[in-house]
Amino acid sequence: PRTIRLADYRLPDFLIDAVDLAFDLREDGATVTSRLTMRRNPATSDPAAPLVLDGQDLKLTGIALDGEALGANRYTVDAEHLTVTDLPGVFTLDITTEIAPQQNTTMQGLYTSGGNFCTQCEAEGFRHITYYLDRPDILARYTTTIVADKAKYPVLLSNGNPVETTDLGGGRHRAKWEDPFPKPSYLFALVAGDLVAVEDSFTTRSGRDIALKIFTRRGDHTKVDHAMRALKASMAWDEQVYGFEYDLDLFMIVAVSDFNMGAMENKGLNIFNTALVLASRETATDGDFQRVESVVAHEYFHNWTGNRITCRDWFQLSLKEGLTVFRDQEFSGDMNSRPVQRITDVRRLRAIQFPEDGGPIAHPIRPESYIEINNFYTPTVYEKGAEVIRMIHTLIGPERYRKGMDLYVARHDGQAATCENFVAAMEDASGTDLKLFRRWYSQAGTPEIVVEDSWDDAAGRYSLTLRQSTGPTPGQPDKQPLHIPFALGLLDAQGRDLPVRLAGEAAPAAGTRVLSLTAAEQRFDFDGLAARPVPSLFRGFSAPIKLAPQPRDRLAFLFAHDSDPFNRWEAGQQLATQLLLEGVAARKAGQDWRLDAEFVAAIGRLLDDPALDAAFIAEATALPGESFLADQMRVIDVEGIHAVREAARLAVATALRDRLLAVYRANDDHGPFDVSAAAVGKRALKNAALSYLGLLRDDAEATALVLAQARGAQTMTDVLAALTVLRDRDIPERAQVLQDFYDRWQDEPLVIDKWFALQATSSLPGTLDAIRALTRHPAFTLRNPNRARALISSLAMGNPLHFHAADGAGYAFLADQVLALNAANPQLAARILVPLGRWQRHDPGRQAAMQAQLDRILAAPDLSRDVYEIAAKSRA
Ligand code: B3K
Ligand code: ZN
Repeated sequence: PRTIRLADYRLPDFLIDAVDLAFDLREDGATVTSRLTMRRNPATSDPAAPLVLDGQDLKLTGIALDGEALGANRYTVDAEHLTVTDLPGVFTLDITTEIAPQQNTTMQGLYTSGGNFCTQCEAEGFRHITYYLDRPDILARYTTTIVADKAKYPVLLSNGNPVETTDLGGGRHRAKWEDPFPKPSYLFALVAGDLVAVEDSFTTRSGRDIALKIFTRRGDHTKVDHAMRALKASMAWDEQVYGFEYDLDLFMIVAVSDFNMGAMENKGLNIFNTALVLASRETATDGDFQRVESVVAHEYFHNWTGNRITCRDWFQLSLKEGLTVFRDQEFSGDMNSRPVQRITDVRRLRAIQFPEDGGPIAHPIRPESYIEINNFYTPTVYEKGAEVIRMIHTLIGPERYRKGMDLYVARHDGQAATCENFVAAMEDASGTDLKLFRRWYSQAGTPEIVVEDSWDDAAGRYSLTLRQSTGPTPGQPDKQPLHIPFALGLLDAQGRDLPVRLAGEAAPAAGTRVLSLTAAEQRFDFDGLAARPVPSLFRGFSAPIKLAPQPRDRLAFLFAHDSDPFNRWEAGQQLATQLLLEGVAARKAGQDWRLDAEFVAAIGRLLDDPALDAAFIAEATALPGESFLADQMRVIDVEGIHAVREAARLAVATALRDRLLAVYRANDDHGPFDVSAAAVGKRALKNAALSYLGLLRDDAEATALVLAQARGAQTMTDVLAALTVLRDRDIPERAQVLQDFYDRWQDEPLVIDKWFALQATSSLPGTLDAIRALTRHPAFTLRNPNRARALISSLAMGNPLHFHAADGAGYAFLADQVLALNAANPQLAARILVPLGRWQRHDPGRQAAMQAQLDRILAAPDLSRDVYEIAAKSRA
């Protein structure tokens, strides 16, 4: 397969001004006619260049130039292109193709889900619909006409504004849509189906009324209130914070159950995975509610950062994705608990992006090459990309950041831009030199930072020396120092913030100060101090780095006192990590180990600290996860991590049993349901207590509490928290509770996904056999991405103990599923394969077993480009 390189970017030889599309949708397929109004690009050098249109899996049935059928000598068709020669400077091209949406299992292009038609065109899906210049720097005005059976497909949607609907007789009807904003093909969308709409409206700050519609399958329309609220909140937030107003008169969201990812920002017609639209108290957890809110916001925010200003080429993907993730994170921080939002985002970055950056498919946020672009919708491009935008925001401050955004829009609205354009706007508007900072765009890997401190009592001077280094990543053996924002606080012995005053400066106010680390090694001297301060480093996680372990007494102090909530949480996590890893080493050496009693006492003090937010306490009293711990080890001890972490949790539960029970009761609220930060926090804390109490196997009261909550709770949050305890407990009631849950929810696919995921993440012996049996369950299918992920990725990403079973059975199981999906849905197959590539830090036995499965995949016939790229890079 061919490698595509950023360095090879060329301007297009032709431009498309307008596209007139007509779809005839039938039960046996679809006919697409396209009229392209085109001209040669004056900016390219070759005035005689042939026109090379992209197209795949298309049957060409007609082609005409300026209204005249084109002779066979004027064009050629191969598996991926339609090439037309001898074209004039300006012309129209009419192209007719036949496609087979009902047979399309890849979920890109036009396909069917639950009997309805829908599209997914990003990144290169449009070429599965018609021949086109399917690249994001071709911006054209679209009109779309859809003809279909009226009874089966009463709703016909596309981008922009509806211009007419006509009954054609014979049971068929036609709708025409017009999108006034030029757009790249990846933002095209079409939906035809039997759907119901929930409608609302939003008045923009300039007084325009926007109609809002969320379409779902009949029956699901009762679960869209939360998404609608989130949409209106996003629209208001984007006006307030960025000055961005919505630009069409209609904004639509359609929920579909078969979707490869979360959602898609098509102009005026977002298409969503049902999992990210539907939410009700009975069927969705608080986490689901928050994800719905943030993804609705994310897709809406793309209207400016992505659609109005799009990407010149796919290497620039982080231009829209990193920026839009940063925007949705900030929105969620404003809507919910800001510290907990930051904790959640950093947890996620560490859980999914750090391992990627340290593994075989590590790449910079602006990659330099790819085989299949769909493989680059990664945690690096998205989550690390968001951290890069956040660092700019931190370095230049919110006001200058906003000026930078204004300048970016003033310069590039209506264009296809690059990451460089964005940084240049930030640089010019802020007057800050970002030359060095640009390395974040081109350098992969997570920087590691070592900090040393010293205290000069006589001078009252405290010094910090920071050293940064980034390890080699594939294709990048040597790394340069990065420009790293270093947010710092200095605390006195009582835990109060001191002024952070660099030597020679006038005294600033007490609190966090943002400094710039720009060299491999750099020293900072602080003056005006009466005694040695306690440093709080990289507050708020001011850069996506790994900080070397700090002294334990410092961590314990910060865990008790830091005024920066993120760092307070972080200190507890780092302390726990040190303790647990010590336990893992002790276990390996056959020695006794117990969780430090002081640490347990600190958890106890947090549990009922009235000054703290419940959601924060829930986060701060949870031990770091198994995958995070694994990421801190040179050679991962799979069983050791699990055993020690469980022993530590049991020690906390045993020591704090009565306090946990009291916290449980104090936060067990039976008032009316809402998803306010306060209510969500209470449920989180209550369930944090429950997850500890549930470990007390011989405690009849605790077990009764778990069972009662599993059977009788009124919210999915509470039911699932109790089921998560039972998942890992081998008690007779377990099977019955799971069965009852299935029986109750069998008609709610999103809840049944939870049922599969729950069982796939059990730590009980025999879990892999149980998972294999579940693949034969009548409700299981690989064809639905949510269902496939619920069982398979939950094992591979959420159950290290069983996925990494020493006999290699977990790896073989994953490879089986990848091969089963390879042909039908290459995108999904490649996605679920990723964990198999993380063999580098396992013991030799596991390494060999993982590599053997990669080899097995690579040896399979007809490997898709998607799977080939991930498997080959993972094996290297
Ligand atoms: N832009 C889409 C992702 C498309 C993925 C294509 N494989 C959703 C989003 O990031 O908003
Ligand atoms: Zn996005």
